[in-house]
Amino acid sequence: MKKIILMLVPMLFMTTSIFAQWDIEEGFEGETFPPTDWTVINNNGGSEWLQMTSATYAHTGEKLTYCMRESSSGNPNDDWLITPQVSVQSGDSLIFWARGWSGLYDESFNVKLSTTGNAVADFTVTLGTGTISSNVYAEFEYDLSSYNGQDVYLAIQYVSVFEFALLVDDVSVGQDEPAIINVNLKVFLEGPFNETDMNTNLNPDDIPLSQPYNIAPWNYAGTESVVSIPNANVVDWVLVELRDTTEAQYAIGSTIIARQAAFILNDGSIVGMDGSSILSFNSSIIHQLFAVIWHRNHLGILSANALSGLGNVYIYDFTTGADKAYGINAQKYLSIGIYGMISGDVDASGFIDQDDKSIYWEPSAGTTGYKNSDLNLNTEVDNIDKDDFWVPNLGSESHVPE
Ligand SMILES: [Ca+2]
Ligand SMILES: [Ca+2]
Ligand SMILES: [Ca+2]
Ligand SMILES: [Ca+2]
Repeated sequence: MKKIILMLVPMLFMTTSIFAQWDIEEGFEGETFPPTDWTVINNNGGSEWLQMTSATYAHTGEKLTYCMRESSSGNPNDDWLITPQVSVQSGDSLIFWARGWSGLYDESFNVKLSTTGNAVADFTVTLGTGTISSNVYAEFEYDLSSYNGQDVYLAIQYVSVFEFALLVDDVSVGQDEPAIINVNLKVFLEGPFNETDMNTNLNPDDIPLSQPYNIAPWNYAGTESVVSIPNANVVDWVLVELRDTTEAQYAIGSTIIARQAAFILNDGSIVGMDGSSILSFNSSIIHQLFAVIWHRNHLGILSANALSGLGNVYIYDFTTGADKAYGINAQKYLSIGIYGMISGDVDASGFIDQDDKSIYWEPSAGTTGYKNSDLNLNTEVDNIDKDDFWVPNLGSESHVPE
């Protein structure tokens, strides 16, 4: 069964990257104009969108498209440059570069969208209006996410009133393929820690085969699951969150770029569903990458520093100091030189308080299995969980910014 799981992982990535791409990338460098499947409509006679060959006036390459003003002062342009039909996917944008012929004129245009045909009357949506008073190219970008799943045409309508000319180059629709980020994380859980590594008493019979973070407070809907626990070193499930920001203190919830449920092994390494590979995410980083580790009955932690990146592999070891987790006393001393996540948050509230004992631990004391009140993850809910983990940690709280 292991082979099947290994094959499924790359297939998932392929499916994602089919959708995340540039559907249109048009630099107007072709022999013919308009380019294949593009449409030009000169709705008022006179001048119209044409191709120009000039490396000086092109944004890139040696060709561009442009539209001159109409020949008399009372006659505004009504000239349409229309893309091929394109299927909008989540995250897609329309991007193009435009400038005036010279900086002495104010060139005006509308950016229009049609969900039907590519005749002028079909463009009932105005995505934006633009004015350019410069002979330097500027980038214009329009978010298409309101049209996810729809087939649309996009148009640049030149509407200046006796100015001079509008130049356009490098029209693109779609999005960058997200980069793949590989993340190599190490963290210890206080509960199962045994002075050297972590016990695996839950393995295999008491560990669920599907990720358990699909409930509050995580509400993580991921479909991570296995047919059987992939190896004897698996301790439990964790939920890994990537946050993209400049410093840990700014890593609030809105900076989350990806989440993934994973297995934590007895040596602290966090791995994917095959039980051995480090985690891969389809994400792009703008600032720096921070990691949050959630566990169902230990206090969540955030990396105090950005993950170290080498190529597309990012590494962070939480275990070598309490201060590797953001916030004062966010981790606990476990053994000489080893620190770990704090056990005792039975209800995953972010606080270890009376509720964890009286509302959650007490009613389940004496039971066995995969229980959040089993604070040392040895399958039994008993006084050891309360006395050795809840009592000493009472009053501790998570320092993961919300
Ligand atoms: Ca070009
Ligand atoms: Ca015209
Ligand atoms: Ca709690
Ligand atoms: Ca226990």
